[in-house]
Amino acid sequence: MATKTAEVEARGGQSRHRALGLSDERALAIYEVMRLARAVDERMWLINRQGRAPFVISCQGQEGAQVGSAMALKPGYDWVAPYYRDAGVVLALGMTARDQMLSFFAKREDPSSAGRQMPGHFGSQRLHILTGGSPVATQLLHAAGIALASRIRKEDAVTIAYFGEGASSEGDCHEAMNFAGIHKLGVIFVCENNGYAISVPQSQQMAILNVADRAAGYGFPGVVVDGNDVLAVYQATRDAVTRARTGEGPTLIEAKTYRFTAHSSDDDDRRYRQAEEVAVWRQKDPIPRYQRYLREAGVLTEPVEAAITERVTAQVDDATEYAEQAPDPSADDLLPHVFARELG
Ligand SMILES: Cc1ncc(C[n+]2csc(CCOP(=O)(O)OP(=O)(O)O)c2C)c(N)n1
Ligand SMILES: [Mg+2]
Repeated sequence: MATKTAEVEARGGQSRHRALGLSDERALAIYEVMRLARAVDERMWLINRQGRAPFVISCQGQEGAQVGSAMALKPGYDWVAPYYRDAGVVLALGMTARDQMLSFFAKREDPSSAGRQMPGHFGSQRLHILTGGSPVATQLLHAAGIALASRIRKEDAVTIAYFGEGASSEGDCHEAMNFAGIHKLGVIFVCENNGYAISVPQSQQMAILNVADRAAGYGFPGVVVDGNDVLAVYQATRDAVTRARTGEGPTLIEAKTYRFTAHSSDDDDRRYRQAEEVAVWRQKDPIPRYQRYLREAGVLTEPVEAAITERVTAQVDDATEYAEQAPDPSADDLLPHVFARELG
């Protein structure tokens, strides 16, 4: 029998996921969503490079931060303000591969925007996922406002907002955190720090090493977590959710991670970062890392892995075929969702 490493054991020989209150099924569900997010993203790049769809913005490398945090929420109850890279977040909450592909191909049936927005602008009323705009960090203000609304309605729904470290330089970020701190709102700010804002490295973006250090200036905790360790992200978010739900106020979680692809399909990352650096981070890929953990913990057997791979591939194939053939928006689709309909 294989001996368990520190990676697998929490305390008293218990597996880390069980020590966090996660069943084996739940631990596997986390893995499956990470695999699905990666597989949908990889397929999108292939389709983009074949000239069949104009634009991809990628979650690859950040699935640990995204899925680990989203799995600590109550889907459809808590409020979520994602940013464009957060395919792993919205899939964990219940959006589907078809939803992602419908948006990617800008089809009428796209649930996020009926084909109006660029891919990555996720939205779902049913799942409490806020429609976002393209200017970075605006969603942080929306999140603070929603958390205030929950307070006024006497609801214990938590609001979570995601953003990159580059977005943390925007005034909106300061205003949202300051306001949330003053009113002790039930909001969680998750910074997915991937080291770059397009071509601008963190060192040219801020004079500190940790975005989380800024939380002290707003009067609430800031936590640094290894964003490529999905269980560590889950734990940090679960603790922040408890704080938010019980009226203790906001938390800033900084998940240190990396994006494996260029910023988007319109970017050439060879112009501002070394291939060696990307290779080093690929060694820390959150998916194989969690896969090793689950194998060592005895949860991910070969038949289970094969079944997951089959389901993921089937969903990506189905989503691609369905969305590519789905009808485009028509001229009649232009005005709904833009102007209010006249009643009566
Ligand atoms: C207010 C504003 N300024 C500039 C841009 C152009 N822009 C889009 S994404 C981006 C980089 C943001 O970097 P970061 O927040 O670190 O997120 P990442 O893409 O690295 O995940 C920039 C500058 C924008 N969308 N909005
Ligand atoms: Mg960044």
